[in-house]
Amino acid sequence: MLLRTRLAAAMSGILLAAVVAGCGSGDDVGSGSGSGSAADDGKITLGFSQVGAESGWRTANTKSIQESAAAAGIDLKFADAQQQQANQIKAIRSYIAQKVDVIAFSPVVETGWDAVLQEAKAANIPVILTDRAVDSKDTSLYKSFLGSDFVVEGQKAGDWLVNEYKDKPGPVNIVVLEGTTGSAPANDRKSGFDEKIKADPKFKVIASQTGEFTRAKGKEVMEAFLKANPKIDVLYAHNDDMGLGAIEAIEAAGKKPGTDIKIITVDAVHDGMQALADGKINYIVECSPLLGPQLMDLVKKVKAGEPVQQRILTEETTFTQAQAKEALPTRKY
Ligand code: GYE
Repeated sequence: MLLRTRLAAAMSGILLAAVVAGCGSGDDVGSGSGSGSAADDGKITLGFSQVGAESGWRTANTKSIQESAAAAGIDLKFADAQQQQANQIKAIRSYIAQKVDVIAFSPVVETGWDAVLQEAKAANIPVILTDRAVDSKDTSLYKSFLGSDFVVEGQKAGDWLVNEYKDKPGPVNIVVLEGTTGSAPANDRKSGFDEKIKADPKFKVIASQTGEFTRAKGKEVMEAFLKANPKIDVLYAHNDDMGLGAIEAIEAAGKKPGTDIKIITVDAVHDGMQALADGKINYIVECSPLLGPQLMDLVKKVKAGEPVQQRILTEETTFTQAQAKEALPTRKY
């Protein structure tokens, strides 16, 4: 019985790996060279494992990576993990088996990467982290980590709130829509925010739950928050999409988003910025998804054996309503 279960599990694992490694499906965008070895056409082959397609941020990030790879003449193999770590591990293993030149990925959660990263190292394939970090102690397992400082983003959200309520009496009841559980942005945006609001006991987080970074889940969880809590003053959503889903729930409950409930989000994708300009969101902390060009530079350097910085931070700002109105016409995502 046990053996059969194990065998079935192993078989499905093999099948899944075959799907990930598969040929030309929507989830595997190669440039057509097939084998993945750079030797075929002189091009660098990059295997990229993306988190998923959960948000506007992610869509913009994927586009940036695909367009920059094409512009840099890099052969990109791309797999969408649908927010599942197991899918990412399978994709990375398939890139190792295909002997790509460089592997890059945006780890869905922070823990549990050491084994597969050691396999890449043993195969002499350099790894670059983009967007999200791993919590591995062995920093020799990857060459560089390119992305935002999510703790700073959480701090910026907290600073705005503290300032907004500085002359107002408490309690200030806050609900939080967290990102994907265990992900770096969910962990860090929470800790940065908590650090700032704990300065004043009038700030009370009365409910905090994951909305998985999606609009649908953000709406669903906000509906539950609204039912359970008669007085909500502030919503802090770890991304725009969950905030946008929550706005639908708030309106359906007969309340005015941005007025009855103040809303702070992170990302600054187009739809979020529009809601900010319309007064439905009050403040957005920017997180840039346009990592493609910097990633391709890193890939070329790493392939050439040139030294690269272990940590590369992206530059970001924040937006009020007036700033959103000004920025919207020229916004790239
Ligand atoms: O904020 C969110 C996305 O990892 C920075 O993931 C990224 C986050 C982004 O789903 O919208």
